[in-house]
Amino acid sequence: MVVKVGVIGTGAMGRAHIDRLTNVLTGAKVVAVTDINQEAAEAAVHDFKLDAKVYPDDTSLLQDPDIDAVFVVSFGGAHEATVLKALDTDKFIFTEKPLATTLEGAKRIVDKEMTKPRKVIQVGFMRRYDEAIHELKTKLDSGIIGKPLVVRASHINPDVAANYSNEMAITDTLIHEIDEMHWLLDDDYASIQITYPRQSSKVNNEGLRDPQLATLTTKKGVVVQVLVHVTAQYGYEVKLEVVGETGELKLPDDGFAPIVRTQATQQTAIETSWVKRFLQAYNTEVQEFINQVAQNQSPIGPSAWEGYIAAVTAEAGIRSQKDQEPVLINVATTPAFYQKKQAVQA
Ligand code: NAD
Ligand code: NAI
Ligand code: ISE
Repeated sequence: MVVKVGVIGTGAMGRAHIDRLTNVLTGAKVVAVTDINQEAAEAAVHDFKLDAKVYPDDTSLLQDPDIDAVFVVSFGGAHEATVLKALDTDKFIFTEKPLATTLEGAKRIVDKEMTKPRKVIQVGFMRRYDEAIHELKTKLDSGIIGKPLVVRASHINPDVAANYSNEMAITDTLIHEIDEMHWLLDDDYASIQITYPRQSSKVNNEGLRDPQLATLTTKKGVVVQVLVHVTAQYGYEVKLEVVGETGELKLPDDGFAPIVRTQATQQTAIETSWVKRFLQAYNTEVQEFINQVAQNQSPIGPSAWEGYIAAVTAEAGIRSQKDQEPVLINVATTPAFYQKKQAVQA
């Protein structure tokens, strides 16, 4: 079965997903698109030579009975409304992160999904699919460095769009580490604290503090420190280092470019965008989602519940931004709906 996909939001990431669904992966066809900017939707159809309908909005796209799955790739603040509407249909839903930008919004989504016979949502937390990060977790789980004690990470963007707000440092950027570390350590968060180092003069967005340091403490006592630096100018990269009882695990440099030695210098190019850095991870997460839908099976990737846990943690992070004090985190026990193996058929 070829999975018929509708894409809601055809900006940078929507176009990247359309490209992979159309030209790289197997088993899917983009049959419909929409964007609040109609020209962006029409341009996607033209540029990727799609045989696809352009709908005026998400509501009309979601009414198309010929669509099996939707990709919600609009601005983060628009995800909740679209996902809630999509839950009224029988379509599978791949939503980019964040699941919702508020804790209440994420709760509304999990509450509604739980009224369905099975899980239908996957959240685009693609870090889990990155081969290098996955390998690091496999090593950690093998016990090779003993129990994890401290994690140090960095999330570097060269710059951000004009609409990027201070809260988005948490809901749009740190949200990746919030999900990643919870998964990596297989541990729950107990608290989060955001502190502001010296402000970079490279910040153009009003109200944005950059860089920011997030300190997450887990229930088992692991301290995770993440540097979020989104106006770093020099490139795009993520760094990760786990300190254990008997050793350390560290993500290698991205290794995309050759080392050039010339004129008494050694240079390596650094990526500038997530599109290339996480290309393999995006392809793997989306192919897995499509394969599940093709067999009419629930997604097995990051669930709406994991999107909810991230939203609870992000909300605590936003509260900490106000006075830079630690904020306690309490996530309810995982509901049975999100624990059980899902049935093959609806
Ligand atoms: P973008 O601004 O380039 O594109 C967003 C598009 O959505 C725009 O074309 C906009 O007109 C459209 N849009 C907004 N609200 C809409 C709505 N209600 N209905 C239909 N269209 C709507 O943004 P982007 O960089 O493509 O980001 C899109 C999503 O992808 C975000 O959720 C973002 O968090 C996510 N993203 C994820 C990663 C990742 O690494 N996983 C990287 C980049 C972006
Ligand atoms: P973008 O700004 O390039 O595109 C967003 C698009 O959504 C725009 O075209 C906009 O017109 C459209 N849009 C906004 N609200 C809409 C609505 N209500 N209905 C329909 N369309 C709407 O943003 P970008 O970078 O493509 O990000 C989109 C999403 O992808 C975000 O949620 C972002 O978090 C996520 N993302 C994820 C990444 C990842 O690594 N997983 C990387 C980049 C983005
Ligand atoms: C963007 O939306 C992403 O998801 C990228 O992976 C992240 O690095 C960036 O900070 C976000 O804005």
